[in-house]
Amino acid sequence: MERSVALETVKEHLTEHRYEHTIGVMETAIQLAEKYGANVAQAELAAIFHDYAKFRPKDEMKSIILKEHLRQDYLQYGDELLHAPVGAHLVKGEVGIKDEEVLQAICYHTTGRPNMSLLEKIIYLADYIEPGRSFKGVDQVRELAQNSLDEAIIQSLINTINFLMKKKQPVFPDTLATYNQMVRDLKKEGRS
Ligand code: DGI
Ligand code: FE
Ligand code: FE
Repeated sequence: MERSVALETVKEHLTEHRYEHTIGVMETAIQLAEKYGANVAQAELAAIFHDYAKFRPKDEMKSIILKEHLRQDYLQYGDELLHAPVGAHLVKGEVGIKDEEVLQAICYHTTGRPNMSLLEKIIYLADYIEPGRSFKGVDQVRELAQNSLDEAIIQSLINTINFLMKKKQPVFPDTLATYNQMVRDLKKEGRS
């Protein structure tokens, strides 16, 4: 799908602010894909559609998770998580994107998952560090991203888990599992 068509399609589903965030994620994902040797077209497409379902009514997202037999445990960890798996489902059904690697990158962009593909890592990180983001710790993650995709993602997982715990919010098990897998692998490779 051409970039201009993809952007027009997603724009109808987003606020102005979220559309600008999407452009930031797209530009960042393209840069990361070039730097780390991922498929640039897939990174562009996944980034454009990553927040496609962000503004769907919560009840609609919950019923999609129930009826379409998506992972049911998404329902127990806060509504903010729902737009990622539901987005992947809707982007396939409504937009007609069939590239499973792109759909997986959309599905796991909020929580990550253990053993993420290169494309999944790039979308996860681009969402966190795009230029419009200003939360605490983001500059450190931007710095890390210049040298190591994995170190940057680990730091963003630490920040997110800390943020959720400080607010006494539940942490999705896969977020913790992603952290565990990535720090173990980093140690194994002797880089930490
Ligand atoms: O959709 P965006 O705002 O661009 O970013 P996102 O898809 O990373 O969503 C961020 C939200 O998701 C934020 O409110 C924190 C929440 N979140 C991220 N990881 C987890 C989480 N919420 C829970 N309960 N558990 C997680 O592991
Ligand atoms: Fe999101
Ligand atoms: Fe996002």
